[in-house]
Amino acid sequence: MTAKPRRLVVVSNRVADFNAKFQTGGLAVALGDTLKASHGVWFGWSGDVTEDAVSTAPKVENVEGLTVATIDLTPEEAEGYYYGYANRCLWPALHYRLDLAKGNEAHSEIYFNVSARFADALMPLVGPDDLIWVHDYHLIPLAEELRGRGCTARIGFFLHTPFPSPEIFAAVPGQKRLGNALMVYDVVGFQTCSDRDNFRRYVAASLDGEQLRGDRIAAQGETTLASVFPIGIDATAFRKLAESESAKGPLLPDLGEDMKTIIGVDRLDYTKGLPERLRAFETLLEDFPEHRGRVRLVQVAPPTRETLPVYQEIREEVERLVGRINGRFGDLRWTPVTYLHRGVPQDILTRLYRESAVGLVTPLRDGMNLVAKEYVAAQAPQDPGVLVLSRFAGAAEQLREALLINPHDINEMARALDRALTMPRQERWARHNRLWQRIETYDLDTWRDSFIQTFAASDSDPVNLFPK
Ligand code: ADQ
Repeated sequence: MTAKPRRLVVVSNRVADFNAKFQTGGLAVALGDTLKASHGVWFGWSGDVTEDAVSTAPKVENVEGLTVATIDLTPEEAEGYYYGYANRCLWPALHYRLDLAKGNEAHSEIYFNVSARFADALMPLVGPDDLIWVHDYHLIPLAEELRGRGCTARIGFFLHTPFPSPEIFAAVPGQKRLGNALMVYDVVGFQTCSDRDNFRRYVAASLDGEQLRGDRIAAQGETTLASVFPIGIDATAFRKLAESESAKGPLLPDLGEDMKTIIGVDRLDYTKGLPERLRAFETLLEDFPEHRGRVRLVQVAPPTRETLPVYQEIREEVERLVGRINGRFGDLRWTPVTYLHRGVPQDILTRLYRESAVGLVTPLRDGMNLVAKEYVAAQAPQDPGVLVLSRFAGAAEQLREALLINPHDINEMARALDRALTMPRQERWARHNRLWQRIETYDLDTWRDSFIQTFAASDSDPVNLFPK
């Protein structure tokens, strides 16, 4: 007898906007099509804020086979849960920015209460055979709330951000409640080995936990499987799109054969290292004058969380630096930095990647960073560009043939840019081949399937996703 296939229920802060022309969030890009194909459920916040949200029933609609269920939040919930604890405290702390992490007991209380509201609304939609897959730091307490309501389905969690070293996590206001809540999941997935190891060390040090066989850990009367599932991209589809788009001819203005392009694509977030990147480009023009007039940086940086002051500050800093570099080095023909403060459709993005000699990805910390993988996938295999990648992006654990840099070291970055711009074709090709193989093997399907397999089989050990 074959086992009954299990339905997947994905829960995340926001569900993807399926009417949008393009998605800029990593998760929306990663899961939309998969869920449609498997007739699953996607549950989350509608993005709407209404006074009577608490007494309003969830909105349920069918989108191409996928059930999308959403609830609204009250103004207090949006402020305390989303803008407050999740994005003013957890997001910076998980990215090692305790200096920006503003803990506040009232906000943390609301954060936990919102998970309780999610659980109330979700319970009637799930059955015991479903696999409930909870995403990211907004909803850490959800499994505990579901179990408290008698839910017996398997519940897994995936953290898209880094899990910081235990000394950092132990300083987060409310950390013990979060740590205990993570232990309630059947599986807790991380992007990298170092995130998983940080979590293990945190559980041992702060929750009196112990490591059992393999990836199993126990603490506070709970046992969970803490494993590594590096997220990937739909590599083959991405490469195909890049090939068909490049056939349409160049997108960027033709400034002569010698002009090389460096591309950066990131949400305008302080974790992405944008000021450091701009300073490195400026240093390249200063220290390697032979590149003046022969290289341009195209930076695409759509707005994100703009109501928070720290995001307004990073935007001002980036715009000031762009203006300074263009004023200092530009001339009537050549503008060193082209800066777009908006999202762009995926076909345009792939074309930009393909036309660029260098992909510059310099986060100060990043869970994975899908842009790094997309850049590689979009390259012409016989004449590929070079990826310059921060050691502090999760992707650096897999993409070792990139030029790995420390984004805090501006001079090192400038030298890496010079090396990338002058790298012989044979070396570019050899590096690209290794990177592409890994991106193709450990793609989006592998990520999803390995998580689901591990999760569905209670006692199995996870599939090893690491390059030898
Ligand atoms: P993000 O921080 O959003 O994701 P990233 O992994 O780079 O970062 O994913 C961004 C996605 O949005 C990419 O697919 C990219 O193409 C797209 N995108 C970015 N800028 C865009 C623009 N201007 N126009 C159009 N599309 C744009 C979080 C974590 C990451 C983790 C992902 C997935 O912070 O570390 O890799 O989730 O787990």
